[in-house]
Amino acid sequence: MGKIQTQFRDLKSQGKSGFAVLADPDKIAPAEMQYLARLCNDAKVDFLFMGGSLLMAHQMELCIQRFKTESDIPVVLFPGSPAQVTPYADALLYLSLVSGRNADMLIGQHVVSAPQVKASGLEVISTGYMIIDGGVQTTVSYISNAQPIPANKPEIALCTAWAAELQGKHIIYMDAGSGARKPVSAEMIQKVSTHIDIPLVVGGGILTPEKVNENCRAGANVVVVGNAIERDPLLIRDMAQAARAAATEKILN
Ligand code: 1GP
Repeated sequence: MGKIQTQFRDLKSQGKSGFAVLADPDKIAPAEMQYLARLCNDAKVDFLFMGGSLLMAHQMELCIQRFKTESDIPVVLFPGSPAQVTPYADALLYLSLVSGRNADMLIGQHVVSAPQVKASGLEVISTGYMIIDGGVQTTVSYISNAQPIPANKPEIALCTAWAAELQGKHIIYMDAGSGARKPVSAEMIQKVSTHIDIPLVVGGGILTPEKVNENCRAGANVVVVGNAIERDPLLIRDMAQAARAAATEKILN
C-alpha cells in the first residue's frame, strides 16, 4: 500500500480526521503557492489537493513545483479530467463517479488515460467518488452530466459506498460540489462512515471551522475545503485545528 493511502487508512483506523486544502489551478496563480505552502505548514495541514472541474490555466505543474519549494505536505491530484494528471504530484485520486450512471466517468476516461497514469509513477488511490446534492447545480454535476444523490437519502449514499467498497475502491469521497449551498449533512456522513471499512473524504460548501469539526465528529476522515480558503486563507489554521480536535472530542463525549 502506498504512503498516502496508508495515511488515509491510519486516520480511519485511529478514529482521527485530517484536513486537506483544495487549490484550483484555475483560481490560484503560481506566485501565490509559496504563501499558501507556508500557511499550510504552520497549520499542519495533512494534504494539498490540486484540481478543478475545468482547466483553463495550464499552470498546474508550476503551481505544484512552487508549493513543493516550501512544503513537504503531500500533493494529491483531484483531477476534473485526464489532462490534469501530472507526475509532479505525489498521488492521484483515481476517481470513478459511482453516484452517476455516465459510463465515461465510471470507466471510459480511465481507459483513455491508463497509459499516462501507469507511466506517471504517481501513487494511485482508487476512489469511489459520490456527488451529493448540494442545493445548486455545481460545475462537476453539470460537466459529468450525472444526477447527484439526493441529500435526504443517506441510505442511497450508504449502498453506493458499499458497492464501491465491494468493488475494491480504496477510499470514498462524498462531495456536495465546489461552492455547494448545502454541504453533505452530518447524518449522511455518520451513516456512511460507521458502515464502511475504508476511509471517507468529505467536501463541498464547507465554510467554517465549526462545520469542519462537525463533519469530523460525524466520521469524516479527511475534510476538504477550497472556496472558503480562497476567500480567507487565514481560515486554514482554525479549520485544520478543528479537524484534529474532533478525535479528542469524540472520546470525551
Ligand atoms: C469540491 O470538495 C471540494 O470538489 C471543495 O468544495 O470549494 O466548496 O470548499 P468547496
